[in-house]
Amino acid sequence: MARTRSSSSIRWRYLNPAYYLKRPKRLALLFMAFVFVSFFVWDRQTLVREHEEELSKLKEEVDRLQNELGELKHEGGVPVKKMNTTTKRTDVTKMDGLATDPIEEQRREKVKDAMIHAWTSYEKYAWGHDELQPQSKNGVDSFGGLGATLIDSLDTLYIMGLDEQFQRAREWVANSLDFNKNYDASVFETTIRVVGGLLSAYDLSGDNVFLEKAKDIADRLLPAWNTPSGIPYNIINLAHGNAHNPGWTGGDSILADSGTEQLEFIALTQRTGDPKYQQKVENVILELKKNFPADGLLPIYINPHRGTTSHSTITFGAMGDSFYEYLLKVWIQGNKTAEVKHYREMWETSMKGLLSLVRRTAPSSFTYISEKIGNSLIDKMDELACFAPGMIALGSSGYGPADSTKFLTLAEELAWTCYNFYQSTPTKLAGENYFFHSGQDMTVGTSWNILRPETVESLFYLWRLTGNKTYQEWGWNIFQAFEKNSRVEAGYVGLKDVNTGVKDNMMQSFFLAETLKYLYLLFSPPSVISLDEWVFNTEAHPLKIVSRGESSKTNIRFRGRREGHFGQQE
Ligand code: DMJ
Repeated sequence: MARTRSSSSIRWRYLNPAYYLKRPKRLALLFMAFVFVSFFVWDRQTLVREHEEELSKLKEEVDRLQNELGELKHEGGVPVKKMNTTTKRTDVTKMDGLATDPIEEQRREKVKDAMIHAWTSYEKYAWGHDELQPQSKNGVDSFGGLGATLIDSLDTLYIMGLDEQFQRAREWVANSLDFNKNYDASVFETTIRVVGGLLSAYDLSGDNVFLEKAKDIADRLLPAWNTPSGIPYNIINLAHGNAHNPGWTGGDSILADSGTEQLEFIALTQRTGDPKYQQKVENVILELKKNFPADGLLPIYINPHRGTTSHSTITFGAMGDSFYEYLLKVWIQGNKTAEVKHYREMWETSMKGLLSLVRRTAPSSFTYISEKIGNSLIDKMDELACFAPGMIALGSSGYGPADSTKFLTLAEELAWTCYNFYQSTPTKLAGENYFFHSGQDMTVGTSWNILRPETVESLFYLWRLTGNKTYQEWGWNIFQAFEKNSRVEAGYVGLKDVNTGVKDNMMQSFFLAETLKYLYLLFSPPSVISLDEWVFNTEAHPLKIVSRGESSKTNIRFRGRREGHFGQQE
């Protein structure tokens, strides 16, 4: 009997491997079909993936271009030359090592507590005013009502990770800060505190509101440079733009007031693309370069009509100081390129002059920088001149090996003297200036202390540049003296007299901008605001170093505070 198969078994025979083993041609055909289908599927998937990648790149590019267009429309700026815009954010903090030294960490937290105390008092009693008077618990407008303490504090709050406080301050800047004031403002103070503070907050946060405000105030200051020589008048009315010099200078401009706007205005040009800011301030240096003396030391008064200096004091203290500081720092800000070489050359010339002012005390051989009038040296040094050890240390690496060591040693000797300005008084806080009489080492002259930062600023640089922890110890001692003598219920005050400890009634905005920031950084790893990437203005506001001639309009952000042990949210 013939074998019969059911219709279903006929249908399923193709799934039986034996079927193909008996028919090799069909097996080969089936194999080829399998290979073809696999290749087709793989090819489609690859294409889809490539398209997706391309689409997302294009989307990013469109977003970036839209952002840039928006900013340009808003600011009316023309980019000088665009920076590589593919880098969206710069992570300036590396958290490594942050928690490794428990003493550093404890000290950093103590400094942060001090900032919280100062800031909370300001918020409570002087919100939006320039400065807090902690004893009478009220605000005063010493700078025309520009919220000087608030703006000076922005970057310190940001660096310390005090985000809620920073946000509240940011809202005030966005909604309440008004520069249209019929007020005769100091061009120098407004630049270093307000323009510098806003630009630093912009560089750290990437928030455009700070850049817009910086531009607004800088535009109001600019007419001050419209003098026959280009040396600015030092006072300008913020609402009307009429500029003049203070009566007590006899019509002259002050050296430090005229030569300490370069970092901020160059940074503003880099960030807006508008060359006018940079041109005005660089012209000042070119003017001073024309008759720059062989020792690089300029008297503190300059005639803004002729651009020449008047017979007056030569000093690294009040009214001279930050002119020399900016010669070095513009060179650093400019990436030490040929374009800014003349700044370094002028600074090195001035350092030769500084060496000619260096003297030693008897009997303890403290090194100090004297002052000069005409050909006479005066054995006096301001605490303000205690920024110089930090500046010299910062510039020392630009010399060849022999000079580099020589200048670093000088910086360390001067820092020892400045530290002793503090250690030699009963309160362990320094007076405003010191005189040096043979046999007596140092004696305090003007005996107030207004919470100034210069010595801790230098300790910060020296610790960063030498790694010597002694500078942290000195800084800690100074911090403790502030805690003991200057901390009151509603903030921090200066002392009317460092011998008696009698208190004044003012919390200077630079205490939050500079003194506490430098102390905080003294106990933080060097990667926090790295000196390779940032340059501090004279009010301790860090500005991001970008290539000269390039715009830094991409967000430069200070990130990672929350990722480690750095800055808990308060
Ligand atoms: C600050 O405003 C700046 O550091 C300026 O350069 C000098 N004086 C004060 C602090 O003492």
